[in-house]
Amino acid sequence: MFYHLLYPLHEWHVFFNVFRYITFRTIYAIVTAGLLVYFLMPPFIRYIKRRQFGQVIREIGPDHQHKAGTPTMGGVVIIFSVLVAVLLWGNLTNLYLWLTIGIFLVFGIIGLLDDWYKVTRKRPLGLTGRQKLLLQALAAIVFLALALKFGTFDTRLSVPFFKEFRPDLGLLYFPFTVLVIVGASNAVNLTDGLDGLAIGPFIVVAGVYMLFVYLAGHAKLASYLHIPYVPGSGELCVFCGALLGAGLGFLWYNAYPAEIFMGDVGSLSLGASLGALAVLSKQELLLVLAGGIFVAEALSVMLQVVYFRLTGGKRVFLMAPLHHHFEKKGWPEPKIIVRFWIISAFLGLLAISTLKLR
Ligand code: 57M
Repeated sequence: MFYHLLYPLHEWHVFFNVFRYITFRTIYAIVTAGLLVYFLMPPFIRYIKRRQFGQVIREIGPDHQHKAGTPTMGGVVIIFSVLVAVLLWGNLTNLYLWLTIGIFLVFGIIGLLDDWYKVTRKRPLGLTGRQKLLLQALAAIVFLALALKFGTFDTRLSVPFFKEFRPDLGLLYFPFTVLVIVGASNAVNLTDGLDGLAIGPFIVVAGVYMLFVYLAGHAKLASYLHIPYVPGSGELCVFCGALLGAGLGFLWYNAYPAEIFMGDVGSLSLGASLGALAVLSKQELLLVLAGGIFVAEALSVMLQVVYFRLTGGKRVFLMAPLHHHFEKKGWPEPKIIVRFWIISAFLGLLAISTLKLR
């Protein structure tokens, strides 16, 4: 809104020229989203407590009973704050901004349904896991179809470290995009099992993609760095800023011992937004590196389930996802969380370093 209302005033006074710059608007999207979450979360926590929408803890697995009743669905405040920050600071004529917001919202609604059934009826979602995945896949397909139809977008895959090798996947890019977006969404969902464990790496990855979408949307910089130029993707920097700011604001309350959990409404929407950013910036495979913590958590579950079935009951890990394995080994929760953050920070730096390794 400010871009449309205030930038035109630069003809009257040069100061208003500042609203043209993506960097300036991104910084204030970070601040706006962060402050909104910081100030809105306490009343939201009181509301959740008043309605007794506390987390239901499952019997099996590491002892989390002391967490029973912790307010959840904090993702509602995250989503609201991100939307307000983007509406205030984004260029609202940008297609990719709306496509990413669309994915963000659809996955958030799916997660909210899941959370709502859990807290109100103390039972899993009315939608089965299969129905949830189908809805998510459909959203990802529509997202890509719109990007291809109305954006300057193609179906070539970019590979980190290789500047020339960009195979055109053609129609295979559709199932690939579903894999990236739905996979990222559910990987963050699985990771969100300890205080701050998901939001910490999320902030790192949002920061990495804030850089990559800025570079991808800048013709000269993209050419100099040999990365795909995606005209208009630079505006996604504002969205990344809102995500990062909201993530920092949420971490203030989700840090151990958590006052609130983000819920599926948060984990599914945040994860899907990372997938959408990876696709729109043409840095799809980079997400495996930058989001390595999420990948490790998801892979640990897949390995555990497959090995369990193949061996008739044996386990690779004491318990999956990976963070439960370390809990079972006796690591204190804060130690697991901070060590995962440290690894995530290094993976983020490695991801950025691929800019110079091609
Ligand atoms: C998402 N949800 C947390 C909270 C958060 C196939 C199987 C691997 C699925 C997996 C599963 O059910 N995952 C669901 C993880 C849950 O957190 C809620 O869910 C939202 C995120 N979606 O926002 O609302 C619990 O996590 C804890 N928590 C915190 N702090 C936070 O900031 O402490 C969450 C956020 C919360 C709270 O206790 O209740 C979760 O863990 O369910 N299943 C599992 O992860 C289970 N693993 C398992 O069964 N492993 C098996 C097989 C199937 C692989 C094995 O290893 O043999 C574990 N999860 C639980 N108990 N809760 C172990 C058993």
